[in-house]
Amino acid sequence: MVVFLGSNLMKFLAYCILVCFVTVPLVEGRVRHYKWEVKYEFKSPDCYKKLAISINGRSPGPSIIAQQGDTIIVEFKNSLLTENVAIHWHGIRQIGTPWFDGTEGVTQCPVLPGDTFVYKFVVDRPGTYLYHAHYGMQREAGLYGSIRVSLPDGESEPFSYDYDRSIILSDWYHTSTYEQAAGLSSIPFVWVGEPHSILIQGKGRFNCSTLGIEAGLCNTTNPECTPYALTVIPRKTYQLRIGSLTSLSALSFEIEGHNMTVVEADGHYVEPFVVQNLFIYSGETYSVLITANQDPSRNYWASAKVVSRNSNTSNGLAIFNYYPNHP
Ligand SMILES: [Cu+2]
Repeated sequence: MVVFLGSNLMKFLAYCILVCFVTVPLVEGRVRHYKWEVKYEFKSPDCYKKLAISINGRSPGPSIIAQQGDTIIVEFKNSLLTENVAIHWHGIRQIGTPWFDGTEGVTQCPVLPGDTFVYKFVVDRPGTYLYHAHYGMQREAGLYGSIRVSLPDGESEPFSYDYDRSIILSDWYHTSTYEQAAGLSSIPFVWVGEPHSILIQGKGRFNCSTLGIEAGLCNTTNPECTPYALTVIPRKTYQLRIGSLTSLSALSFEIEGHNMTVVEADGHYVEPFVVQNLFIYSGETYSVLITANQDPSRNYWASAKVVSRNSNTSNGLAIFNYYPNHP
């Protein structure tokens, strides 16, 4: 009897040791805790005032910045009053945590108004990822953001740069997402048409003078729609992570006078190649290297414009801003 117990105990211990070695990740990551509140607010991302969904008052929401192997905890409160929410972590594999993928109706029940939900998952691969709402048309209403996963301390990518930055491209409609959803599911079908503006990091510029009766909602002097400025130090190299979460538009992104070297696509390193403009489709991410090697006494436009469609959508513009008087 004692012998029998002893051999079972040995087997049990061996099993424990095996399980421990298999399941404990090789890289001991940190825990990154985020506390978010999701709500509707009037915003003027392209100078036209409209309801948008924000996280902690912002759209795009806060960036998640982590290192490979870290555990991300997002505790979020749904303060939308009448709508459910779920948030999908786009490109994150959710190994061992499929229930935190955030696809409403597939991997979880939606989070009800007033409720708080906690997502907890490990970012197991370095790269550029996104997050966005996965309920109704809330992504189009502004509920999205970026996820940047860098390598653990002491490891470096197969390319070099001085600073790391992220931007998200999106398209923006002035019509409400409710009106769009009703039209798309009506008989006869009502098409949403072309977006009014392209946004770079949540900012665009609509030509208010083209509006009739709604002109009062549009104000180009509103500081909310001043273009996003990416400030750079002369001669430094920037890794710029670019993601697109458009609803309809395929985009071409470029920075006046600067080449971009593509080094990563959708979380995978690529053989570096140089481009003047980057074609990017919804759901894609790219990392490019840009060296601030032009005349530092002026600034340069970054632009995102619609390709492959006949549209009169206002281009997205941002400023590639040389740090003033930097030696
Ligand atoms: Cu997605």
